[in-house]
Amino acid sequence: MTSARPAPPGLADGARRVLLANWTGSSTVPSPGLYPHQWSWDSAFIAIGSRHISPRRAQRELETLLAAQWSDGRIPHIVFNPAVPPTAYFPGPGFWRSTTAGAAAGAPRHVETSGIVQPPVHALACLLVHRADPRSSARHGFLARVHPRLAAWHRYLGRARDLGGGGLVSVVHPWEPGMDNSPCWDAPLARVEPVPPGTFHRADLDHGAASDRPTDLDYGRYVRLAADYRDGGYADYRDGGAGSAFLVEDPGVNALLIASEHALAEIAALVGADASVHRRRAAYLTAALVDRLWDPAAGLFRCRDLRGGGLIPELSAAGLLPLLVPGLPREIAAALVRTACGPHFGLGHTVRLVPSYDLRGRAFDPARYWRGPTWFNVNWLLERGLRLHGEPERADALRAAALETAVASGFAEYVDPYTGEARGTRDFGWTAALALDLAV
Ligand code: 9YW
Repeated sequence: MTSARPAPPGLADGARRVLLANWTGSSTVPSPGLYPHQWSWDSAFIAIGSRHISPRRAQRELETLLAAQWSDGRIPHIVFNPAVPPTAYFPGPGFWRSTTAGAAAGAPRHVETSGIVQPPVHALACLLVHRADPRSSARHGFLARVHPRLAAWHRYLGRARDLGGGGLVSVVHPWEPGMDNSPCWDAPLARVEPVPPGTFHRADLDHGAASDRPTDLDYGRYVRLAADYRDGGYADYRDGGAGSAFLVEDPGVNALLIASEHALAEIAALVGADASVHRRRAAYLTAALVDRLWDPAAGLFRCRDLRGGGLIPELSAAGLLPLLVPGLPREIAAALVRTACGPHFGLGHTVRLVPSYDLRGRAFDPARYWRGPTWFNVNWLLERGLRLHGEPERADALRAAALETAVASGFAEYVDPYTGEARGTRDFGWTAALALDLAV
């Protein structure tokens, strides 16, 4: 049950306006200027909001993304819109070259995509979209169509990406966990040789302040990792690939996979398929998450650097996201709430929304992207987690703060955690969508 407190004036109209303006006819861009294509986890969050405007449109959003799935099961992190000029975003289709470089890994021929992935929030999104209008969903066969694709996606992650051998999914690029320049990646990225400066042009700086964005050195390393993966035909190590210089187990990615396995079990039951396999996977992954990434002394989950660094000594909001996992041991859920509300994340006393990174951390920066600012998707996930684990008052307070901040910031991409000042781009897709979802 969400709080009965009404949403701030202008929220629903404003969110609808953003979602309409960013809609292309088959999917929604995160931001027409900065991110003019379809992004994987953005689309999942956007569908969760746009289901309140049009369940059909939300279904279409997700099915457009799933139509770009590779035959090995991966859902690419970007689906490129051919109508957008190639120079509008870097790295664009000419860099990833999925239809040629990704052919052996099963990239589709009809569309250009990137070759890396993003967090698997899709099954959860499909279930929530179905629930918005089960009759329309059934009439159009929505779940029956998405079910095999979601199952193949989760199989890809389990088969090709369990690179630590302990059951969890690994990421091979800092763009994959969706928190590009998190301080967690500083040590693992330091081992990556950046491509020389001047060998690429950053289109993002045409739309965002350099002080709000990752640095050129970060980008040099992102490009190196992506180019190496591409040049190996996007083969994962288990499929004969060389293995990435960057290899990390991230608690956020794995928590979202577990939540999505639970959702997929419900979807399977609704379409008459085997649900038990997904329940077993969820239980197995939950045990592996606790076993491999839980740090009882810190009271949060950590990232594991599989290239030799062990558990990474940074406190990131990704380490709080397992609060979303049904079936998390009760004492761990309670410890996560204490950590969120303690001095490092400050929820409910120094700040009203959870920052992306430790307020007291050595690398904390209230303006720079995933190194401190507050993001709305993280807070939407934590709001669910707080409700799930019996913290309705804290969830209500977080909800109210998210709604007010979303409107006051012009649906900003992210905000300063202390002042709520808008950062990054405005009219951002998932900010509008998730605020709308919290409002209704
Ligand atoms: C990039 C689109 C994406 C998000 C990521 C965020 C950023 C940069 O923008 O990635 O160029 O892909 O970090 O989470 O999906 O909004």
